[in-house]
Amino acid sequence: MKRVITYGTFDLLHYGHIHLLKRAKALGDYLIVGLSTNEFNQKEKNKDCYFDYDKRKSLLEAIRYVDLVIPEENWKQKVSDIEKYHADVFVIGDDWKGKFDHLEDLGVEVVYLSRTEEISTSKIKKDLNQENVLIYGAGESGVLLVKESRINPNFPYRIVGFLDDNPNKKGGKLYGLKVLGGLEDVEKIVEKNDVSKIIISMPSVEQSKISNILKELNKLKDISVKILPNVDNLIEEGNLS
Ligand code: C2G
Repeated sequence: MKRVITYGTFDLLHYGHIHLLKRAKALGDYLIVGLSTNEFNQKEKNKDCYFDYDKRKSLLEAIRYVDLVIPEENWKQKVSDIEKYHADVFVIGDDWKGKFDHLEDLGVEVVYLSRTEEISTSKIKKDLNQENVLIYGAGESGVLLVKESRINPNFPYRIVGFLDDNPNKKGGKLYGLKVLGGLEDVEKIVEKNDVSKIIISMPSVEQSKISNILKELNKLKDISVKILPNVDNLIEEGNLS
């Protein structure tokens, strides 16, 4: 029987973890997972787990690729674990490439498997924390905000769509995002899309129109409104003080 061993935190278990465990098991007949304890995570990995050890353990034990889950309490235990469990193969994601080559001295094969790039526990946490926002004004400056949200990993909001009072724009798409309706539809749209913020992005619209829109939007419950400044407000006086 070929025995494989791997280690990890496996918090908020996701398909990247499953993909790793599936490939790890395929390298042998029996898969042991060293699961980082809460203390090890806090002390050594600076990770605050959403699920505590027992819950993460029960999730792993429910996976058909996993045969045994043991606690990982320190970095050094891999050597004694490999001996104790007679492991033939040590597997881990390639974000650790090179870090465990020394285990080959124990006569085990060390395998680094490719990580599933687009998913991670920290990404899940960040995405879930993002507020849903609407951009009011399906124009150039609104598109600039969407572009920024696509390239800036720290963009604090998830843009769910546009508002625009031009009936010809309703139902259309701008940069992949729908124009969901105008001021008269806003209450329904906010409700349906779990929106908590509206960013008014109409830099060239006269102040009186913006004030009327603000009056209406401020009637909405639990909605905060931000206004994108118009360009000349952004450009400061150039004189050297
Ligand atoms: N993983 C992956 N793809 C992801 C996320 C994780 O392949 N998108 C892999 C990691 O490379 C690791 C395992 O899944 O092999 C568990 O990942 P984590 O829970 O993040 O564990 P880690 O913090 O890497 O702990 O002593 C070794 C450590 O305990 C490893």
